[in-house]
Formats: sequence, structure tokens, C-alpha cells
Amino acid sequence: MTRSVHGSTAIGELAPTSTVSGSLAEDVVPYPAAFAERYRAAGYWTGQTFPALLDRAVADHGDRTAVVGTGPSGAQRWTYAELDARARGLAAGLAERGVAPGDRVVVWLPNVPEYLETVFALFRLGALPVFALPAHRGSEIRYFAEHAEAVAIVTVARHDRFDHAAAAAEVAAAVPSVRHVVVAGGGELPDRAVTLASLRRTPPDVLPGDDADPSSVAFLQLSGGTTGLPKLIPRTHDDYLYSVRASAEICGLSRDTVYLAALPAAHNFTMSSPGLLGVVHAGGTSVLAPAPDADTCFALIEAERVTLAAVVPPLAAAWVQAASSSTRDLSSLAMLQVGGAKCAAELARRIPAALGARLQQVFGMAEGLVNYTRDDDPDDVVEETQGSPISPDDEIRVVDPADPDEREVPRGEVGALLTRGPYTIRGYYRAAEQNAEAFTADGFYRTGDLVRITERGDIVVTGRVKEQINRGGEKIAAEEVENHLLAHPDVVDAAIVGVPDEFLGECTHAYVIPVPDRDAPRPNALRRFVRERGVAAYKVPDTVEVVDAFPVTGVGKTSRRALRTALAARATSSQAEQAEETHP
Ligand code: OOB
Repeated sequence: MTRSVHGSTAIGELAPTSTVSGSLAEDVVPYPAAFAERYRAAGYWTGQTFPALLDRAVADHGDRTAVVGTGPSGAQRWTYAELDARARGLAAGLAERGVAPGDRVVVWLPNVPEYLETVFALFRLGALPVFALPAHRGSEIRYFAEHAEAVAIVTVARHDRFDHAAAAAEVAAAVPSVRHVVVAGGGELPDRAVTLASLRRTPPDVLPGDDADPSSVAFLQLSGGTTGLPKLIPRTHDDYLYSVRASAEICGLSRDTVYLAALPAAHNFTMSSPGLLGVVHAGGTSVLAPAPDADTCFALIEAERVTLAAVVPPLAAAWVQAASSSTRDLSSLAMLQVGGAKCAAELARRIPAALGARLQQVFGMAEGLVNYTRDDDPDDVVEETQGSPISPDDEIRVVDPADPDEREVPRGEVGALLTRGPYTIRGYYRAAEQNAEAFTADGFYRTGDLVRITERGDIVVTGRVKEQINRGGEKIAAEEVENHLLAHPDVVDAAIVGVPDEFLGECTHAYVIPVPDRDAPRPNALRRFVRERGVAAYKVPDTVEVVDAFPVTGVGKTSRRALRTALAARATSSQAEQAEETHP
């Protein structure tokens, strides 16, 4: 792998040949040939590519509305033909700047129509989007750019009171491979940045991505992460588009579907379950919500006659709450998908009456496997389970997490979920060491989730074995946040644990051991310290507690489990005390 040696060079100064090169093949664990053959023979892998997906939508539905949303330049409504023309124009401009097939480009955009334009431009070019979330901040973007050796970052100017363009320019200055910062929208731009509009060129008829190899990697998605830094997930055209088409079918998408993207567009749920790409496959319309709150989304549901929306459980709860006093007409909404974290059965039961929509539970992961409850499932299955896999060839093993040989537990008992199948990766991108832990020798992905399988064959998620906190669908690796706390000069040790939370399901509590004989840092100062290191706000510990020591395990490691148990016991006893106070 050769690295670009050009550091902070101004845009356009570089010859197009200086892009980072290197074969992706050496960074990616391929599907073994026998499996690839099987998935092709079964008709899952059809050889379709992302450019071909859009070609078909343009041919079949060119004049129909593809996307509705509000971007930096105001309200937009593009047909499939218009979306494609924009994507081609941008692809041509990026090519002129030297962005080449195989190059990685960090896409750091909120829910604006330019998101789809950018993603399809990169596909047309054969360049690989690296999907960042709008909530990410400089330290995460820098890591993605470095790890993927990205050549460009595409972002917006200000969003959510944060200057993305300035932060992207800082990353570009620090990461040698990053030669371009492209900003959707205008306003004052940092040095080295150009607007997306200024890049548009008259495209040639054929762009390099148009004959992409369908078995090659199309983009890099982010993992929630369990260790220090999030991992990148390489997904191929073949595997991903299979999951998209099959999801669209399971969810009954058609050209009449109007999908509301309430969660970040770059998240796997919003993108492909069946999400924005499922809508392109079906020729329907995607409505991009600038924010997920009920006011914003209910107004869009009414105005655009939205038929399908996808949310995380805390959002579903907020919508249910808001619906009782809302005057908006939500009658078009036929189905609400809930996923990303466990949906309590209580909430599940309230959704249909409150929103006038059927519920679908979605249990998925960016690494692959996605499960849905089906339209014809009995109510109790939809309310109490997380559904069943997309594919007949999704292999599921539920194993004893304490057994080094990972033997399966009897059907119906709780165990750790392992999976392998036609759209589940065989390894993370450039991560040989982590792959040895996350995958079995025969290629099963260790999801880290604890599940049981019902008699009918549906999956119920009961907990997890991985060191990850699920804060209302947003995933937090304890170790990543601990490392930020450890960077504080007054901190000797830190441990992050998840605490049950009524609204979010779980929130984060940081235990911190201060440097002895110095004034202990104040909890709020530590929270600010983490935020100012440039991490997504959802990773900043919700509460911080300074302690003298941590409980340790038999081998002397910090026992997060003991910390969790202590915290849960305290929460229970304080709830009991509160109950006594209110009902003496
Ligand atoms: C989705 O993807 P990720 O990669 O952000 O997170 C995956 C993890 C799962 O391993 C599981 O721990 C948790 O999120 N999860 C759920 C769940 N859906 C996801 N836990 C309980 N119940 C559910 N319904 O979150 C994702 C990807 C595609 C579609 C939907 C969600």
C-alpha cells in the first residue's frame, strides 16, 4: 500500500495520478469461492452493481420523484432522471479532480438530497464512500480518513450548530491522503474547500464505475464498535444489493412507497433495510427528514403522504406520545419499522393504535444479518420478537458464550448469536487482529448479541456479551470513551458502563480514578473534556463518578460487570427509596 506523500496541498494542484493506490483485495477477507458460487447459483448474487441499480430506476421510473428534502440550497424535489444527472455531473467533476476508481471518500452529510447525489456520484466513479454519521466529530472523522486513507471528505457547512466544513478542513490538513474537502452548499468556506456545485461538469456517457466488478467492495460502512476504535465494514455490490432487493420484497415496497428517512441516511437501517436504496430499487420516493422529532416528521408525513418510516425505540416512544395531541394527518403511514435497539413489548403494543400504522421490528447489523417480523406474523410475534432473517441461507448458531468450543445451546435457550450468510461480511477492513476475535475459523460473525429462538423460529434479543453500550440505537464502545478519559492529566483509570434508562434503554456512566494527591477533576469538567476532544455528543458520558478503586476480576482486570451490578443495585435501591418517599 503506498501512501500519498502530498500533504496539505491546495485543491486542484495535484496531478490526478497521485491518488492513494493499493489493492483493496489485500485489505478485505473475500467470501470463499464455494460460498460465492452457491450464492450466485441460488440467485442471491445477481451481478447487479450500484450504478446499474440507478440505471434501472431511471429507465423504469425516470420521471417519478426519487427524493424530497431540504438541502443547503433550500427545498429540493428530484426525479430519478434528475438525481442521476446530478450524480453523473458530480462524478465527472470529481474525476477531473483526480478522484479515481477504488479511492475512498468520507461522506459526512446530514439528511440532505445531496447525500444521494454524492453517494451515487461515487458509485458512478467506482470510488468508495466511507459512511460517517452527522453526529461524528473531528476525532472520529480523522480516524476514518486515516484508516481508509481517504482522498476526500464530502460534508456541509454548518449543521446542528457545528461547523462541519471547518472540522473537515482540519482533518484534511492533518491527514496526508485527504486532498479534497467538498462542501454541499455555500457560505464562507475554509481554505482548501470547494462547493459541491462548483464541481459539476458535463459527464461523459460512460463513467468508470459503470462497469464495476459486482463482487468488488462498493463502500465501507461503520461498525458500532466494541474495542478502542470503530471498525470499517467492506460491503460488495453483490452482497449488499441482495439484502436491499430482498428487504424491499419482504417489506412490500412499490413505486407507491413514500419512505421517510428520519434516522441518519448513512446508517445501515436507513440505507438498506429496505431504506433509501430499497426505495430506489422499487422506484418509490424518499423523503429526507432534517430532524427526527415528531413535529418535523409528522409535518412531512402529512405533506408528502408518507407510507413507511423507520425509527429507533426511543423515537417510536416519543412519536407515540406526541401523536395523542397532534393534529397532523398521519393516515397515510401504513408501517412503522422499529429497530437498532430492543423495542419493549409494551411500546410495541401501543404503536398501532397511537400511530394508525402496523409495526415491523427490525434487528440488524451493519456487518450483515438483518431480521424482520413479517406482515402476516401474528400480533404476539410482531410485539415480542425481533423477527427472522432475510435469507433462507442466513445461517444462525446460538452457542454457549462460556464454552470455548462454542457448542450450540438447546433450541429455546439463551446463547450468543453467530451468523454467516450471503450478505454478512467475512472480515473487517484492514483488521486482521480484530477479525480473529470477531469471526470463527469457519467464517461465522460473532455478533455479540445474546438471543433465543422461539419455537416458531423467531429471534428474541435478550442481551449481549460484547463490550458495547446501546444508547437508544447509538452504539458506544466502552473502550473508545475510556481512552478519551485516560487522556485527561488528572485521570489514572476509567471504566464506562451502561446503565438502564427508561427512555434510551441504556445510558452511560463513567467511573474515574483520579491521580492521587491532586484535586479530583469535577464530573462536568471531565464531560466537557471528552466533548472537546471532538467526539460525537452521544459518546460523552451521561454521568461521571470519581472513585478510589475498581472491582477486579480473578485475573486482575477491571470488572465492568461488577461495576454494572453495583450501579444497577444502587438504581434499584434508590428507586425503592423514592417510592417510599412518594408512598410512605
Ligand atoms: C443496526 O446496526 P448497527 O450496526 O448500528 O448495530 C447492530 C447491533 C446489533 O448487533 C444489536 O446489538 C443491536 O444493534 N440491535 C438490536 C436491534 N437492532 C439492532 N438489538 C435489539 N433489538 C433490535 N431490533 O442497529 C441496524 C442495522 C440494520 C437494520 C436495523 C438496525
